Amino acid sequence: MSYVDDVLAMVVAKNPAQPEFHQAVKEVLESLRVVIEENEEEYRKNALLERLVTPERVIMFRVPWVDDKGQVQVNNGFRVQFNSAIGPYKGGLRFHPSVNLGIIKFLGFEQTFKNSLTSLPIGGGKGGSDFDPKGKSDREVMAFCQSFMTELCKHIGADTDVPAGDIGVGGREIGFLFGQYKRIRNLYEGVLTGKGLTYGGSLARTEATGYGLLYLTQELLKCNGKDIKGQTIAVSGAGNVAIYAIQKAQQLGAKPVTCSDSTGWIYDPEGIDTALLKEIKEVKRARLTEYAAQRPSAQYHEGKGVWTVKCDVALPCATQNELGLEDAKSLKENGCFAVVEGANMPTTLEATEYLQKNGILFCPGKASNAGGVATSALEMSQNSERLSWTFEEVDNRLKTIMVNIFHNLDDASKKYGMEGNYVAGANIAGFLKVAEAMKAQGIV
Ligand code: NDP
Ligand code: 2IT
Repeated sequence: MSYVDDVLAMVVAKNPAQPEFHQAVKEVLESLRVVIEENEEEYRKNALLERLVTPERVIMFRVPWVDDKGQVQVNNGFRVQFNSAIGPYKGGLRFHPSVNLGIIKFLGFEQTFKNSLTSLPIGGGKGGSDFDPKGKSDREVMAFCQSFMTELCKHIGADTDVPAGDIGVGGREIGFLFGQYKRIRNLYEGVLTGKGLTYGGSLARTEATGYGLLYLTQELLKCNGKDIKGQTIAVSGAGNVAIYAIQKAQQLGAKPVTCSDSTGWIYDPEGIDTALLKEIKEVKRARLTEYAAQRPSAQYHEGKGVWTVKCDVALPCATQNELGLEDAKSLKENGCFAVVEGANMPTTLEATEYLQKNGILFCPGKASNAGGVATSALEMSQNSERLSWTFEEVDNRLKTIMVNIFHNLDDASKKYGMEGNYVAGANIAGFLKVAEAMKAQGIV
């Protein structure tokens, strides 16, 4: 068997019951075949791929906290420090009932390549808990965050590992986590990103993932002879990434017509009302039924279905494996010509293959959603120099980073004879930098 096949088999055997992790590794290693084959013996001798797919450190801990009724609750806490070859571990924390070790490992693995693509000095990490912030009071969320950080603070630091937000972790949670870190460690440092603007946060970090997604989409379309202006866009999700993707799409003259949450989805042929969506999701933390109730042009549908509408561009911005083969077929039938991932691994392997084979432009999340973590790295820079930059400065840097990422993928795909295969381009470009750094640092 080839080296890639050996390592794929090893990952499945050694990490049972972690299908998302297997999926992420398979996608990456399949694209790396052409690179590995160029130098297979050396990579094999140095166990480069085994080291790449094995986290440097996995931390798992108990998180006990007391709910509003006085009942003690216990959740699982995780931090996977995946790869520090090019910088301190960096990546978000996810609070969602579906969180388990396999999910955090897939996210940490993806993050390693994504962070490499940003061109900034950040390694890969991810963490989280099966805690569900939905329906909890602010006090309960604080109690959970304080307990979570009481353990996590032993393992992180501004030059060691810098967590941030992800699903279920936004400004409120980062604030509680930062407060507890500072209190226990007695250190006021940039240990988390996505902080509030009064205590070390960066302007434009809140908007960065969604805005970055659109900057990359704009460049992708431009380089394929199309203009983002005037395009009808289907977006899934109604959280941080989706909201600011919708806002930037509108600023660029496109028309986003959908959004969704875990209970249903909205079709609004007049275009999503961003201010209303923000009020409902960011302030009231309410369901999308509320949006439909306040917006006459909107239709609310229970369950899934966002990929059945007529659109030119689809931006999945909710969660992993939310766009399957049937969704991909329906997008194709409805005239969609580009799918650009805002979430992490939202498209299944079968759907990705179908889209690529059917001439639909496809950009993987590790490239197109990298604007969030890139801006987190800019927040780290500002914290280190104890200065803060203007919104325009951060936003301009973000734009440049996203345009460069696209060309980096495009160039890598061409160099290895797979023009237009941005999955291969992203995996190869992300890998080469990490592999070179690992090689230079010896067997660690
Ligand atoms: P949020 O928690 O702000 O929003 C998540 C949205 O997706 C919500 O509308 C949520 O609905 C929906 N959703 C989550 N899980 C599911 C599910 N299992 N089924 C259906 N809908 C679901 O998270 P973000 O917007 O921050 O994250 C969205 C995606 O983007 C994730 O894949 C994340 O990893 C990725 N990402 C985030 C970055 C960031 O900076 N925040 C950066 C790069 C990637 P509901 O509220 O009903 O649960
Ligand atoms: O998946 C991601 O890139 C994030 N959730 C953001 C990570 C970060 O450190 O800003």
